[in-house]
Amino acid sequence: MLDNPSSDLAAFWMPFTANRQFKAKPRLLVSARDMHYTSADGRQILDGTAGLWCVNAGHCRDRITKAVQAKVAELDFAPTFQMAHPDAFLLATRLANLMPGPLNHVFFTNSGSESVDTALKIALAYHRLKGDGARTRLIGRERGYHGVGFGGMSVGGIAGNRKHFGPLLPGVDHLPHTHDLEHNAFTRGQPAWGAHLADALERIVTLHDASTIAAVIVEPMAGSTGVLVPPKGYLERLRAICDKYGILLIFDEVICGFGRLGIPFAVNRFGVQPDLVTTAKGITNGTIPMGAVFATDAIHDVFMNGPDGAIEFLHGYTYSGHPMATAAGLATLDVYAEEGLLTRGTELAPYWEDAVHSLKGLPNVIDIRNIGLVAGIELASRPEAAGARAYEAFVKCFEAGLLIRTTGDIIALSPPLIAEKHHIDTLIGGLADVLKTVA
Ligand code: PXG
Repeated sequence: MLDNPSSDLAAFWMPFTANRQFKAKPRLLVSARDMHYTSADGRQILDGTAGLWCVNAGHCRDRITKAVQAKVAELDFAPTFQMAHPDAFLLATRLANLMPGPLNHVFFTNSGSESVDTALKIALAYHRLKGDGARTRLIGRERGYHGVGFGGMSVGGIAGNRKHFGPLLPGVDHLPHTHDLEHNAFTRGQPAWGAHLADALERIVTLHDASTIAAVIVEPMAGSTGVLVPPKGYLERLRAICDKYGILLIFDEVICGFGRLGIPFAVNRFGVQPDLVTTAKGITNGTIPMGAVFATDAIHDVFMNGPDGAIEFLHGYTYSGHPMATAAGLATLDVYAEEGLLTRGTELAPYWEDAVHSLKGLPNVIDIRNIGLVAGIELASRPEAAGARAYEAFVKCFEAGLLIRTTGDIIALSPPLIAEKHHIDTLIGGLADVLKTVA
């Protein structure tokens, strides 16, 4: 395998990767089981990131593997346009039962990016069907990540992901992010400071007028830009302002959903009821690509009013509710339920919190934050070399048999929810050793 790496590595244009740097010194994974990957050079790598925040039940779980294997031999593909297969209804029903409140309708996609674009389209179409078609503005947040479609990029708040791609969607505005080390450094759980940052939505409403605004989209806990835990009261305030002005509130739970915060969804964790929820990743334990958008009865019912025989929402993907994905999704929900994984993060949280905060005082560590089974460890950046310090830590961790994730100079940890205390000890102990060597 890959005898001549320089030519064999050329064709795959890798996503979100420094291709030339990687291909000069590749890191290859060849198999995985439970908490570990095996690298091409035969080493065990402890997975501190659940793949890319998706393998919540651990790797290569037999039940999920077998369900997918059986389904691929039985029903390789079935359209879900004007026909369907039973598992799609079964999975949608089970998901709707898992999600609290009136979010009872599920639209299937194949990724988080597609879920976000789908939710934004539902929001726009909903207002138009209600005769409120001037509500076209979408409000995101600085440091938000909502995938890489034009919708998600537009409401997203990461300059590097936006600046090369032109003007993006028109009529988008952004709330300020909630990251503030001066007030909140080394907070355990939700910071006490920052609820007032939601009031920026009032100013956006004053600027544009509520009658032009369709929806606000936020990650309840922002994952990709470095684990930004919402300040106490912040999401409640966003909800109240949206209610006041008839603006839909979308929670992007692509990372938060399926137990990452110690409870099935951020909707449960923060007790704030959004109008739409986007998910992906953990919905199939990362085994088969899938996403899902949850809509309330109130939104769904507005669509179900047209003439008989009319297609109510002209949107969908060839692979919406693909049989492999629904099989993986059903088996994943079984594993989550049988092993109590969607609340296991709550059991482990105190141990996890103490473990990650034990890194305080190590060289260059300027903040540590955590919630559920997630932690962000922020390092001071080297002058003129943002991201270089954390990247060095990432490479050294990989060499030491630990998979961590970095964004800029922030390390994000999110192990599979099957983690045992000794895995946490190995991960945090190994990271501490590495941080001591990263100047
Ligand atoms: N919304 C959120 C909140 C996400 O975190 C997406 C949408 C897009 O999902 P897809 O499936 O289209 O990639 C995401 C994806 C990281 C990392 O290292 C995070 C994501 C993807 C890859 C890496 O933080 N989040």
